[in-house]
Amino acid sequence: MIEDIIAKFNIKGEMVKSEVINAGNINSTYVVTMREDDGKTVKYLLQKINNNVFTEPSILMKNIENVTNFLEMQMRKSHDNKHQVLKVVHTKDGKSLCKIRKETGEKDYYRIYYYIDNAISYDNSKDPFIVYNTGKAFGNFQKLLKDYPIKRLSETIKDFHHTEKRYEKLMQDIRIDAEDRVNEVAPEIIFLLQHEEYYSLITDELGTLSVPIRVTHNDTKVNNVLMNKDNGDFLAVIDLDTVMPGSMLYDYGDGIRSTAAMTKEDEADLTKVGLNLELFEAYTDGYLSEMASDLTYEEVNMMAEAIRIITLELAIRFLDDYIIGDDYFKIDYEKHNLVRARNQIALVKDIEKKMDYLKNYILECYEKHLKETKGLSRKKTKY
Ligand code: GN1
Ligand code: MG
Repeated sequence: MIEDIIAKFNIKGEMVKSEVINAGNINSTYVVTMREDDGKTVKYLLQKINNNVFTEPSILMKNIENVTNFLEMQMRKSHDNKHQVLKVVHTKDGKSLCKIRKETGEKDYYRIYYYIDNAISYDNSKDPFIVYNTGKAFGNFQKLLKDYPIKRLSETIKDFHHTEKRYEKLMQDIRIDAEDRVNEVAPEIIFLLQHEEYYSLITDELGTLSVPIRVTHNDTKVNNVLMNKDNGDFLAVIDLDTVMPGSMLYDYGDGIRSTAAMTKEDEADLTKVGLNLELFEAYTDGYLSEMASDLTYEEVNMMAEAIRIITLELAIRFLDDYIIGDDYFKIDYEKHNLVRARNQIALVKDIEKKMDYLKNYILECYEKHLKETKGLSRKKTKY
């Protein structure tokens, strides 16, 4: 099966191995090893695109090719040879996507990237140095794309970070209660009702001069950054499926939500859930070391709030998926989505306790990096 798919791509040699890798809640990913005629082995990353989630795989691939080409050009211009960009392998007929018709008449969509060597990725790191570099990687990604012609970027998932619309959908699905699960989740629903005032804070401003539309990654987790095995520096930002026009606030907030959480997002013991301030500082420092001089003051002022908003958004999405019968996120057991929703709610509660601290640190860190970029102070970092 995998061999048949590989054969459609412009790839040399004979397949010697294919391994499934368990990354992500959406697509299926394989590392494929080929042996070329001279005996050399070369690895590729094969992915089956989940077209329930990404309903227009061709548009998605167009986005990815445009953005990766632009990134490559920017890096070449700045003589950056320390970092890498994902590169799409084309099919034998020059396409970035391979469509395979199934017996049912439906199509499966596959793509291949060149495998990035000498890299390591972490699912959940507690090491401030790694978290700092994660923030830096996403900051650098945004910085390199700041002059990208935004009109050339499509929305691969409409209203992906439109928290208010996500909430409206949840309310609708609660009314339908198709799986008879609503009674069980009353406390979670009440919590989300009580937080209504926050959902539109970012989207109301998006597109104004205060909160400009930027190229955003939309899945800024630690395992979406490959690190250099030798020196721990970031090597490449991966998982570009959700690169879309959006606000940096959601990217930053999601970066903190996922990298600075004390537990995985499906930890069921809620007493362990919370925001690790040391990791929050590390990510923020890394992010602002790249982006401070490009941000508007309003963006900086909303960064702490964005951490709460995106965490609420994930609580809404997980709870909604539970209520509709687990349609969207892959689950490993029956109540997996409910556990995730409860975890995110517990995280929101801890974020709220720490809100003043978060705001102060962000401002301090922003001013520090701004002075550095203006040459008013020497660069100093703990990491
Ligand atoms: C999904 O598949 P993965 O893990 O890269 C989701 C993100 C969520 C994340 C939560 C396209 O990402 O938005 O934050 O799960 N991606 C999509 O684990 O919905
Ligand atoms: Mg993803």
